[in-house]
Amino acid sequence: MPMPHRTFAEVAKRRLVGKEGSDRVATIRALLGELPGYRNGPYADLRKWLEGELDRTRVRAKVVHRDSLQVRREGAAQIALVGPPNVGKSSLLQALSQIQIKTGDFPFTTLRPVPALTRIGGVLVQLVEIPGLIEGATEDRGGGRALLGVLRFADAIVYCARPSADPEELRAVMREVELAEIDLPHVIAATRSDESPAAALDELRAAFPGERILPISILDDASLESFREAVWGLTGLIRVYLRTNGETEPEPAALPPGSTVADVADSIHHDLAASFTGARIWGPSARFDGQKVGRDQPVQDGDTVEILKPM
Ligand SMILES: Nc1nc2c(ncn2[C@@H]2O[C@H](COP(=O)(O)OP(=O)(O)OP(=O)(O)O)[C@@H](O)[C@H]2O)c(=O)[nH]1
Ligand SMILES: [Mg+2]
Repeated sequence: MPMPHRTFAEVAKRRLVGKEGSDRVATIRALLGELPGYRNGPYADLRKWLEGELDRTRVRAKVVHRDSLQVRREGAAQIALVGPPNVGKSSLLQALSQIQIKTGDFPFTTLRPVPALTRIGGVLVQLVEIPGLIEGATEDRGGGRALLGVLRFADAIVYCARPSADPEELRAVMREVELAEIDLPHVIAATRSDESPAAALDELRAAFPGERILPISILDDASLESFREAVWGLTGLIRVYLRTNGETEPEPAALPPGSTVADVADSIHHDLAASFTGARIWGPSARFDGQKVGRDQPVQDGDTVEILKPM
């Protein structure tokens, strides 16, 4: 004699109270095993309910997992790659860094944010692929809240879209970002552009008037180079080359916008910032090579600075 179905339902509910994750899945499985195998009637309804519980538990487990998504910040700035699935975000990450990442010609290849460091003009910048941002993300669809949580800490966004795709796909993603009240400097990368005719690019431009759009193909090194420069522009940072005793260091320092010669000195050593008398400057800020400037002289991206120490 099987347990009466009402009793079974009571027992099942009691056994599930307070259980989550794998514990809950195991209990549901056990209950399913104990259930008489009738195809119709109240026992069949109970089976359906338990199977539904199994799915709901699995989804919840994923969400719990995703709530704790974290990307450790590295490099001078963090730039997020955001866009519909399968537009080539991972491929771009791979083309610009040393990381090995799964790419595939189908959606949702990447399931979690993936960081990678890329070197731009001698400065390391962190790129982060934010996968799976879909319509309804702000309501946590697809674990969207945790993904938006990661995006919130980025310094800028590269939206990725295929020129031949329906612009509505990207617009839906942008809408979620806006709904989450995330407002960051951004550009649009027209990805996989070797696959689409020039007319498609024009259509993308027409669909997003006023946005900066960069055609990118991982097969075209020149496009990757202009991508790097655009990313650098998004950071707003200033690259300053330091010169000591007539030698310029190959790797620049990255400074926040609005920095002055005094900030350059400070980036070398606090004591130097306190004691230096002035500087010589080359590059965009200089009226002529090696111009002598004071400590409050603003610096620009690409300047070379030699701090003059007191005699
Ligand atoms: N021809 C060409 N194919 C590309 C380019 N970039 C990516 N692909 C291909 O496009 C497919 C999707 O690339 P992924 O990098 O996995 O795309 P994704 O945006 O990371 O996708 P999800 O993680 O699933 O959202 C792969 O088959 C890539 O090989 C490109 O510039 N040119
Ligand atoms: Mg991917």
